[in-house]
Formats: sequence, C-alpha cells, structure tokens
Amino acid sequence: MSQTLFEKIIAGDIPGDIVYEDEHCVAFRDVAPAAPVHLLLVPRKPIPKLAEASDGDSALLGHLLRTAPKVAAQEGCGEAFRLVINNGEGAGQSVFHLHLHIIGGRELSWPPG
Ligand code: DGP
Repeated sequence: MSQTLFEKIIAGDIPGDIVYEDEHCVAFRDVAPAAPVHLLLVPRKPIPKLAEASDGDSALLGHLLRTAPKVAAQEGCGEAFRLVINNGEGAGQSVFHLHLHIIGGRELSWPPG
C-alpha cells in the first residue's frame, strides 16, 4: 500500500517542520496554519481516521492526548489551546492518516463553526 503524506513527512521524504518526536508520534507545523501555533500531532502508525482505531490502539490514543499538552506548552501556547480531530471528509478530513490539530497562540472563539 502507498504511504500517506504524513508517513512521508515522518520518514523525511517530504520536508516537514518537525517540532517534537518520540517512538510513537511526531508533531510538525501545519502548512496552512489557522493560528500562530498550528501543529499536527501524528501517530507513526498510519491509522486512517479516529473511527478506524481499534481497541489495541487505546494506549496510543492516550499517549497522543498526553503528549499534545506538552507539545502545546513547548510551542508557547500558554494555558489555552484547542485540539481538533476531523473524522471523515464531511468533517473536513483531507489527509487520511489520523492527526490531532493543536491550535493556539491567539484567542479561540467558540463554537468553531
Ligand atoms: P485535515 O483537513 O484535518 O485532514 O488536516 C490536514 C492538514 O494537513 C491541513 O490542515 C493541511 C495540512 N497539510 C496538508 N498537506 C501538508 C503538507 O504537505 N505539509 C504539512 N506540514 N501540512 C500539510
């Protein structure tokens, strides 16, 4: 099967502005930032979308949620940041490799629309 765009960034085959990595996940800057801080936190495992994660992925999903605040803090979000997971085309998912958007660095209004 062909690699996802994010697998290619993780492998270094496509340039990516990587700000964090560990054995399970990688974070890099979104190419089209919606805020001063807009990162994508991506598991190395190419799960296509959240709804396709399995029970066996539970620890990995927990790791992503535990890692996101650390990366947000590292990148200067302060106490306020937002996590977004778009699941499916109808929700705006365009890259089918699970990723958490970490958005911050400005006031974030609610609801997001
Ligand atoms: P989503 O729409 O939730 O699937 O988010 C995909 C994000 O990926 C979108 O905000 C733009 C970003 N993106 C697309 N192509 C690239 C790329 O080549 N490099 C980086 N850094 N981000 C990308």
